[in-house]
Amino acid sequence: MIEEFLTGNIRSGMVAIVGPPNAGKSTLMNYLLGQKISIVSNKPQTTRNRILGVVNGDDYQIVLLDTPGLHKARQPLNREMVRIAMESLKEVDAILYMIDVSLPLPQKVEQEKNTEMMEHMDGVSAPVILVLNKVDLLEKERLLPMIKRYSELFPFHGVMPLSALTGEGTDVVVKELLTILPLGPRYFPEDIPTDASERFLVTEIVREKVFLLTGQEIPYSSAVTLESFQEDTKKQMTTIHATIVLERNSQKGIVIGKGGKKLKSIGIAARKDIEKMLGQKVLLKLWVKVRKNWSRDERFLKELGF
Ligand SMILES: Nc1nc2c(ncn2[C@@H]2O[C@H](COP(=O)(O)OP(=O)(O)O)[C@@H](O)[C@H]2O)c(=O)[nH]1
Ligand SMILES: [Mg+2]
Repeated sequence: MIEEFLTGNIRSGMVAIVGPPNAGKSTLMNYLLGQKISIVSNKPQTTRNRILGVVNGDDYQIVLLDTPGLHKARQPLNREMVRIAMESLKEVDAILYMIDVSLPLPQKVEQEKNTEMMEHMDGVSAPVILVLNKVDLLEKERLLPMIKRYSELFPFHGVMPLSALTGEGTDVVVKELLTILPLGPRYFPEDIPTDASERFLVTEIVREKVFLLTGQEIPYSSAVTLESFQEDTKKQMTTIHATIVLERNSQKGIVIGKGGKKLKSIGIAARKDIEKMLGQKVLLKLWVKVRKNWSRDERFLKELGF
């Protein structure tokens, strides 16, 4: 590492992925990392914190910051999420501003208005690449006029189409980033993909399964806390107790389901992913608890790391 630094041929730096909810920011982060660090769902506001992921190449290291979606936020939790996303714009070397180009036009216009795309970018000094995501869902002939239209909206460093799902076009964006990033050291060891703790990632995995397996307001009313995390090195097994925290009593029954069925399927799906992450057997016990209006409770938000 020192040698590389002295020879000075490593490009390295921080790149923030920002944009409206559901654009595919976390999907791109995971694709570039080659593993799943950031949770993904088709519901907006899945990502609540800033998630850091380290992408290493022979002669580069890109430190990606996945962020919560930018949107008009009224509730304290949502305001915190937008603040986290905006904060991450300050100290980065480049910004990937991602939008979903597969949305039907009215929704797309609404989204641009809602997120005040250009306003967010005002006063940002790092180069901004506009990433047009989900091109796998788009007829190819619609792409060129779209690129032209967006290029006129803001002095973007570039406008680049890709699919975070299939990976198509991602190599072009990485190449472009490497022309922007300065020469420098690797900031993280090459075998460490994220600064997030295993404990945090465990709560995120459980939260993802709640997002994927429950409907209506439940995902937004859920937080996950860890009660215990014990590794038995002899048995190569980890025992984890986690709690799904809800806002209202009426939500408890929905998450637990008839005869505990829903909670069981959340637990099974989460356990599989946690086992993959930890590389060993996991015993996962889930509890459901109500903490009235937790998303407006400053103290609890602090406990969650906001
Ligand atoms: N078809 C398609 N779906 C995508 C693509 N990227 C993301 N998605 C889906 O869009 C939804 C939102 O993705 P996510 O990464 O959570 O978006 P985020 O809120 O911006 O982080 C998920 O259902 C993804 O599977 C893409 O390139 N093509
Ligand atoms: Mg996300």
